Amino acid sequence: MPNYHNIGLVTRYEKNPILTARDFPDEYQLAHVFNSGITTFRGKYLMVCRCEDAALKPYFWLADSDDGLNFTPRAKPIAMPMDNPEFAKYADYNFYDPRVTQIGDAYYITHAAHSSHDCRTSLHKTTDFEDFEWLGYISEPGNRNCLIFPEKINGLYARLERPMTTWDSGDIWISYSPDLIYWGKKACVLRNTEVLWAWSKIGGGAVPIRTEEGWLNIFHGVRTQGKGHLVYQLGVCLHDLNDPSQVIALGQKAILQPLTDYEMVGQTPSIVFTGGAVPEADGSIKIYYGGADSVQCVGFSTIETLLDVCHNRV
Ligand code: BMA
Repeated sequence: MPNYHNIGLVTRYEKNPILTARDFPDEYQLAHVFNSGITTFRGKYLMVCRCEDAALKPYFWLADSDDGLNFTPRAKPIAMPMDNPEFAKYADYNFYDPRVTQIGDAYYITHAAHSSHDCRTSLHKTTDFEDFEWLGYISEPGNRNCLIFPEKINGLYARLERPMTTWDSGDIWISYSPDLIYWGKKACVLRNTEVLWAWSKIGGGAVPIRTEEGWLNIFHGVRTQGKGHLVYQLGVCLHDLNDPSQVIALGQKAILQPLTDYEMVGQTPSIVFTGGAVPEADGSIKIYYGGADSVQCVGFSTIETLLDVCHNRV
């Protein structure tokens, strides 16, 4: 068992960061790896790393792991469909913040795509992490942090999303779809003003996790310090299992705050930002997060602890 560096409700892995740009092939001259998506595939951990080079050219890059702690990047990044003008039109500035949802045998990757049209949500599908099918854009501009639930709810796919409601402010919304392409029945489910530790904006982080008490939503929240200095933290809430538009419990304290050097020092200081978590059979959970928009980290908690936070019992 590794020794863990213990601060707060999430215990940081003592060997954080688990991936940095130096772990990737030299020829790409990467500068940062952070805010990556995660899933399990054929009994192993598979990270969809968010990478960028010194020109801020983005890459999504797979990294494999047997234990969820030691990841080995593959030889090359995922080939994104930049030669498809329909994709490139809305992704020519950047693509980032991948999230992976497994539904049956298929894996869906959502991510933010940036262009002069601002930010849209894009959707890819794979069954083997070798071939990827781009399914299209699934939001209008001003939308990011899209998390597709891992099962249909009342016959429809469901997702959490974060439309920008006012300038640099946002809440968590929900919408539903019969086919993952067309989304409707939209509703605001959690307002930033309800989250005491994040009074600027909030957004979904990890793909919602089914627990006995509800869908566990590990999300990020932003507060503005001083003259526009943003601090990103992580917190939790619970959504009703049968009607996830209902938030049935909301933790009024952050579970992870930027405190360590690798969270405080980087291209954007004081950021912890999650792109996914893996619950384990023993009730523990690994929460994967980016530090300071620069490096990839992991922290540990338990489902029981996070439910206690949701109910404000700790
Ligand atoms: C958000 C996203 C995140 C990033 C954060 C802080 O808009 O782009 O990937 O961590 O800003 O820079």
